[in-house]
Amino acid sequence: MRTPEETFPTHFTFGVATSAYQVEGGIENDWAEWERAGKLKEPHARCGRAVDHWHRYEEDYALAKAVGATAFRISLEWARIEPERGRFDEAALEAYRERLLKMKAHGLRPVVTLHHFTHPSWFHRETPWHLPQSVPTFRRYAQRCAALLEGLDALVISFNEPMVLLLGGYLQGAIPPGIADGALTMRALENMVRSHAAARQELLAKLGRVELGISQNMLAFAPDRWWHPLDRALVRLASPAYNHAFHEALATGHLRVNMPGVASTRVTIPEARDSVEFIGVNYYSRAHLRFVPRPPFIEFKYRDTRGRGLTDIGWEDWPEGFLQTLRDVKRYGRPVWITENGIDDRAGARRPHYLHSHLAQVLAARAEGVDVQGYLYWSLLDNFEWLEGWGPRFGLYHVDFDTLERRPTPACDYFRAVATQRRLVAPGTL
Ligand code: IFM
Repeated sequence: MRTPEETFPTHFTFGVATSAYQVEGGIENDWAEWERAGKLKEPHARCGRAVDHWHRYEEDYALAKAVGATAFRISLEWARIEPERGRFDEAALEAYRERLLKMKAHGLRPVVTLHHFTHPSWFHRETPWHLPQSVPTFRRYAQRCAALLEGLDALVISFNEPMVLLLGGYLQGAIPPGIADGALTMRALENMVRSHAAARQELLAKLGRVELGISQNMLAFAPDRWWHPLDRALVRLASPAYNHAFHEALATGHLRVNMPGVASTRVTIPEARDSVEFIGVNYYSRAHLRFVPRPPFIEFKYRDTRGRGLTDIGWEDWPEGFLQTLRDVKRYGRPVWITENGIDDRAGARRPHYLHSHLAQVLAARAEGVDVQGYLYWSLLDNFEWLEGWGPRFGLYHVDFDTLERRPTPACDYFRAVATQRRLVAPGTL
């Protein structure tokens, strides 16, 4: 692949990403319940103490610094902060504030996600996303989060991958809350857009100004049979719905999804218009879509089209789609942050190449005028990978899940070289 001859400017941020449930440990929430119900791929896997980031956070900040990172993405665990509806845990709030202050003192800019897939257990029983009461509930939580962010110059993410949550939790019923209903999915989507706008009002009221966005999982799509009109039609419908509907709603105030036979909506939410300062992109792979003549009409597969081998979790390694994704978000006219990109590479040997090929696309996009301002690698550490449990390893640092010892993988040197020299270096030349 051609490497554009350009460097990353000094203001470009290299950082790392994590989420509370996957690393902190000791959290009781809807996912912990899901695990106990035996609903993971490996029904006995438990997140439990995760990788004990809750107690080892200073060590982990130092590990991030050691690879040249200057930003650190965490999420706040709603279940810690509001363990019962309307009862906020001051000790948990204080603990998060202390962690954020220490992060800043380590020279790491906080990137703070308010909602990363998980909920307090009461949420789905009392004010689930498909009910309008979910909006004031999230607003009240966001108001308490806003107070944690004072004086930190944090980048704030309201929702991580809302379409993944909705697809998995509301359309397929595979993750909490385990609903499988197209109409409810669209109501939940609408309420999440409204909740983002409500959270923004609270953040602005408390902080005066905010850099707010969402972190959107964006896939490259291709027809499984390039010649088949229905596979091609699916690709034309899937990208606007999955990749862009949420971004579009937060830019224009118009929420539109058109997946005939699956889920559709068309609604105007005026308060959502112009409600982001940046576009957050999580990019991992490309999916091939095939029409099947029965609901839900779509078969979704990862294929190894170039003989690069699928990643260990089974996803196509497709850096080419990253450039196209970045070109596609240029339309929003906002700065772009790569809020996640990474590979499940259990042996650790492929990761430097993955980083190289994907960062090359970031440079290519910048050369085309896409204002990409930062890149956060997913993840600093191996961690608990949702339905897959403890199998996948996305970490720059390998974690021994018995002793919790963190050890650098070969990608640490590579990441540090790029982050500090601010140019692409060829893997294998270090
Ligand atoms: O681990 C997840 C993360 O929580 C959200 N984005 C994708 C990652 C890898 O699957």
